[in-house]
Amino acid sequence: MCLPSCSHMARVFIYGTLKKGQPNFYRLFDAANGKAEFLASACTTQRYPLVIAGEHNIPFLLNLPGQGYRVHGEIYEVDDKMLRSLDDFEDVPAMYQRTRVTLEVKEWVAKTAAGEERPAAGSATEAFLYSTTTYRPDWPSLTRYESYDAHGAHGLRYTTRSERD
Ligand code: PCA
Repeated sequence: MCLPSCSHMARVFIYGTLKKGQPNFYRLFDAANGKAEFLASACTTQRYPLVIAGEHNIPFLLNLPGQGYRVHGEIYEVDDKMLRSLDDFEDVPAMYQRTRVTLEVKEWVAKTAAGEERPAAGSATEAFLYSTTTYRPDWPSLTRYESYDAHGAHGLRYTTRSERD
């Protein structure tokens, strides 16, 4: 049984605009959305096509394992409230679907806020991620990226939510 102070935590693998240094990172640390804690840098065990698509240049990891690259990103531990905020922001299940993925950890933080030690680099772990199976037919043939950067050499400028009509 859980005490009132104990909320359920989940791990989410972030590969797009929510990463550190990217346009939506602030959402993870807006207390109004819930709580998030950085755990590790990681990459997917399988290859997936990570493309930049649509008129707003949104990054999408297409749920097509075996194609593209092993995608790089960051694992965060989030509380229920943050998970719901992220689902809402990512427009689950219409735009993205939240699925489970296996990851290879590159580097864990030494200790979490709770003081737990973390496994060594190279170990496998699971987390949720926002991928999509509801993509347009031409998206699998778009350029694939190993690591998303909104400000990358591709020049595809991401349109933020507030900039859209
Ligand atoms: N936000 C989620 C999915 C793609 C995006 O831009 C993320 O950063 O992982």
